Amino acid sequence: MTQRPRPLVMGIVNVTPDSFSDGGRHASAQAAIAHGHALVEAGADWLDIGGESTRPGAEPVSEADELARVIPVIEELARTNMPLSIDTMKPGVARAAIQAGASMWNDVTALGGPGALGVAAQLGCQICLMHMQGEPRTMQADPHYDDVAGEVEAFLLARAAAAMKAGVSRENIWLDPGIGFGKTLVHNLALMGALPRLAGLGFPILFGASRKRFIASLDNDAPADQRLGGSIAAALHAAQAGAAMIRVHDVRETAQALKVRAAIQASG
Ligand code: 7PJ
Repeated sequence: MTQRPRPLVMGIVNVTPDSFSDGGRHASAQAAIAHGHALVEAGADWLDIGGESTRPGAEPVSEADELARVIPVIEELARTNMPLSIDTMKPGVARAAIQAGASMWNDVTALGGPGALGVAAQLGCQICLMHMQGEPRTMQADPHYDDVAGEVEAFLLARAAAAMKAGVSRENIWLDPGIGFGKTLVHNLALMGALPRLAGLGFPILFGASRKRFIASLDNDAPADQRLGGSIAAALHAAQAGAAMIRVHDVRETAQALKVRAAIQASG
């Protein structure tokens, strides 16, 4: 696989109802669309749209609610011609999102849901297979591995093989170690250290560490809005390790950091 001079930047667009606003569904869709446009302006190469939180402890959302959140946002953002990804665990949501103009299914369960492999093959879109131990509601309770890098690598290769067996083309598959998904600080750091090895597996790597909890563990419990430095450090490390795309909240700052890194590298 040839490596790009710098990884692509995927901007995160969350479509979740704002409990402080009484504007309801329409207002949250409008806010997400405006945020998507701002991220395009800031230099995003992709947008990742999600309507169900997978943060530690999050409660599940019904398919109908998730569809009502994300589909209007995808329909509108598809008009920008920006490549769009749908962050969902539900095959029905993925199908509707691809029909509405998305071109990647980003599944934190790595197509582990009922019928997911068959739907992914049918859709013919890009697929991101992410590693998670457990499920979002409880995954941070007591994560355990004997060899985190080896186990994550074996899982991702097994899911890629299962996807290809179901009919997903090899060229459409991305792998993601799933930073923060059923992992302690030690596990997250070991996985980041093992990124060069994961990047050598023959599939492009999508990497997401933006504002994640492990940064707070290394810096006095810094709240989510004060984790930019750590997020950029992780992004630069992932770029160095050969990741193909970095999923972030802070698109402008990350894109700038990656440009500076690429220029330094190019100068010899
Ligand atoms: C990730 C994701 C990630 C992929 C989330 C958060 C939690 N999808 N969806 N990789 N994280 N592929 O952004 O903090 O790391 S939601």
